[in-house]
Amino acid sequence: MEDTIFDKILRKEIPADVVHEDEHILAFRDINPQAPVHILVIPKTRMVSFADLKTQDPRVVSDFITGVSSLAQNLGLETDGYRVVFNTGSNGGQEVPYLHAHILGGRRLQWPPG
Ligand code: DGP
Repeated sequence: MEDTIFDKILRKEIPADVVHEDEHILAFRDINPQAPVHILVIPKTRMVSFADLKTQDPRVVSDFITGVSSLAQNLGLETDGYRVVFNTGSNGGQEVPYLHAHILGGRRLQWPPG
């Protein structure tokens, strides 16, 4: 797998504004935020994209998704709501080939996306 900017952030080789880390996930602020709250969450189990989740141990999937959900709660986003996005592959607009969830909140988001 390609070594990406997120691999480097996970290894602490480049800085990031980390908001949460545990044994399963790392979460940090997006460098180009699209909402008042814009967090990226990566699993510590390396995967390229959302498409890889179906072949993972269910515990890995559960730890990642539960981590995203718990983080959104801890960020105070449950009251007004938020969005979780997995850009996947080229048509999905994925730029970094390391699975990541975008958590977006803090304003009313538009739908549909562009
Ligand atoms: P995606 O298109 O889903 O692959 O989104 C990648 C996101 O990663 C994009 O919103 C910008 C963000 N990003 C890219 N490079 C960096 C970086 O070096 N640091 C941080 N914090 N975010 C980055």
